[in-house]
Amino acid sequence: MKKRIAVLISGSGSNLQAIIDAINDKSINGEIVVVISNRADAYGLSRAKQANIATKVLQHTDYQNRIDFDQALLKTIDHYQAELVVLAGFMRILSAEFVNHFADKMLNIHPSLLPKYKGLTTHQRAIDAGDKLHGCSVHFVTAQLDDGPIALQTIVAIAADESAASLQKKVHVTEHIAYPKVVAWYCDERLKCIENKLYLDSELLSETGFKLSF
Ligand code: NHR
Ligand code: GAR
Repeated sequence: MKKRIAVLISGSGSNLQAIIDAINDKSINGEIVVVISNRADAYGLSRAKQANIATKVLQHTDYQNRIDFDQALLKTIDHYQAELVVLAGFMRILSAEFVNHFADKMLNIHPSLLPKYKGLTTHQRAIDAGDKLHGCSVHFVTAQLDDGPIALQTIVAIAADESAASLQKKVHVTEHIAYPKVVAWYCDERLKCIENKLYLDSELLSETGFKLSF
């Protein structure tokens, strides 16, 4: 059976596009049942419409507080009976209540080698620290920001003259390989999150997940 996927975005949606493409070429045994954006002008909404996927805009600014926004978001996702929630450049922190409702069923892609550089402006911080390596992490979402179990990391080299913009581009290319791969594993029930530990084909994954070097 195809897994029903809800994708949450705030912006360009290039990771959403990578997942749409992987579904179309049958590398992911799933279907995106809805794309939800907290911004009405997110370009990812056009990508979804182009692919004949249902879209919803839930603007956080229309709600009194985070709890009310999260409640509306939760109801929308449940209405579509999604079995997997994919955060793809979604920029609002989610409440513990929301996260717990989708425990072990929600993925995020974060542009750093977690546990390094949680939160925002990750590329600049990696450069400023003099790191030689950087990348992205695909992880299950827990109530603690960017702290859930890591399924996969991509690794890229930081060049001597690297700028945050060039590094972001480099990492972005690898995100488009990483995210569809993890979503495919999940939809094939090869990847399981049990009591905050990850198993791929029933084997315990390392703390920082499967590695893809570029
Ligand atoms: N929610 C929980 N509970 N746990 C996570 O791991 C989450 C999450 C929500 C989003 C993505 C995340 C990232 O990968 C994510 C992971 C937004 C912010 C943030 O500070 C931080 C991390 C992430 C996403 N957002 C501001 C806020 O007040 C708003 C910033 C903006 O709108 O531009 O929510 O990095
Ligand atoms: C991606 O680089 C993703 O790692 C990052 O936002 C970008 C979204 O790109 N996510 C975060 O920074 C989460 N705080 P996209 O809209 O083109 O997929």
